[in-house]
Amino acid sequence: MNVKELMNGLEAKHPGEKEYLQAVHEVLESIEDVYNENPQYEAAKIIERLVEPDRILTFKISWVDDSGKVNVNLGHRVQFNNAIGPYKGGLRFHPSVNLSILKFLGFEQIFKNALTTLPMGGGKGGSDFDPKGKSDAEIMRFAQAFMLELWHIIGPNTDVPAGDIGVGGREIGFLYGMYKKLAREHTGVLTGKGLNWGGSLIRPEATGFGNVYFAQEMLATKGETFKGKVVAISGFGNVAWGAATKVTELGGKVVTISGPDGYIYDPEGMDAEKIEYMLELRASNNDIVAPYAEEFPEASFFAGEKPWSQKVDIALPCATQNELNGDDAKKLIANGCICVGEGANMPSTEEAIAVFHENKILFSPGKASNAGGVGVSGLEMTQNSNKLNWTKEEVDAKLHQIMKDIHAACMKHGTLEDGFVDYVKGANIAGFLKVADSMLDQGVI
Ligand code: NDP
Ligand code: 2IT
Repeated sequence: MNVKELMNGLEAKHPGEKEYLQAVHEVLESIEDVYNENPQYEAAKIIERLVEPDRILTFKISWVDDSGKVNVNLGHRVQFNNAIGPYKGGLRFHPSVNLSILKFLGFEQIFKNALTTLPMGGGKGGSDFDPKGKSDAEIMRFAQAFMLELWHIIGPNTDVPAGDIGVGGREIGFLYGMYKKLAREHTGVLTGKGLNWGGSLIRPEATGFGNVYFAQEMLATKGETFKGKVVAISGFGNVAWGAATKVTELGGKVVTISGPDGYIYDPEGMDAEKIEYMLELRASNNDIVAPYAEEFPEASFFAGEKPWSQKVDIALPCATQNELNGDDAKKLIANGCICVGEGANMPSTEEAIAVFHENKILFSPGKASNAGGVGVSGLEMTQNSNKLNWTKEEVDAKLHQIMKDIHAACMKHGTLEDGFVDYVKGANIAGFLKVADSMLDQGVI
């Protein structure tokens, strides 16, 4: 494989899809050597087949808001690769959603799901619908209209969607209700379901908890722990909440959270009351973090800024893609940061990752360290198939083991000659080998 040639071809075919091209480029760079050492991959054109989704469904969603006005949005489902299991991945409702973003997320999901050790392929979907300021009734009507199109192509053994930005427990409930009505069956077709109707304990916490478990493993390689560490978190959604909860429980001090309006710096750190308030802020549907500084006067609000200029030991970006650039990375390093664990998908730009690697700090890519979310989704599917529910302790122990296994896989494939662990390389190679070998076994299809 020639990375440059492949990228030129993809750029010509998919002009302007910058997030998708960025995600593919990162993987190709990591796997180039392994690929070229194994001519069977080239003979079967594995990479050309892997970088294009199996199929994409794009559809129109018409719905009526509370004032009686008719609205039209666009929806998509990208079914990327099902070599190792049914397509699996979240749905994102956010005005920024476009095909480039969903293709990047679906592509990442293939490798992430392979790393979880569970049988799940990769997919992603969503809509440019903006949940901000919408009533529950509007969210319900939109979700129902979305499912009216989506239900044709999903199923518990075909494609199993879940949540992502803008899609949490409430949205999964409305989507599931409509699916159940149309399909006339009650199956594990979505994950992140309510606990009374097939959901798994620990699923809401899983991504954030898993991210912290993964960072614990990285820190342990240096004889370090979270105890007494100062931690910057970005975002204030589902992933940020889970991460803040676990860091605090382990004796770390979370000093920042962020939203689209700016970030909060709280020198005293978060406790259970503040984390609960963060949930209230999120549930308000206003998408602002500024009120935190009014509620807790020891905290300050920095309008329009990101939290990466604060002096911290550990940074956990948990908001969205490309929210931490090369300059931010340099600031973190200058302030003595020793570990960056991605909770979001692709929050660090390629320049930022290069800065972390040059400075040889611990850095984990989202496809490894945020895999706990989809990992517990996989455990939810297992519980649904077996028609039983595991306890919180059982699910948490399995999640913890999954994160340890992913860490070990990254070490196996990413440890360089000088002992430094390139977790990006490790995660990409480990995920790729499992999917590529499965594709070889299954022939040219
Ligand atoms: P939430 O909707 O709960 O929170 C997302 C946060 O990011 C919000 O503060 C949101 O504010 C902000 N945000 C979203 N898009 C943008 C944007 N384009 N620019 C600036 N800020 C933005 O989502 P989650 O916590 O579920 O997801 C956070 C990240 O974690 C995402 O990258 C997601 O893909 C990833 N992830 C989620 C998993 C899950 O199980 N939920 C699993 C693995 C990864 P606003 O909407 O106002 O912009
Ligand atoms: O990015 C992700 O891994 C998710 N949003 C979770 C996907 C899932 O199927 O649980």
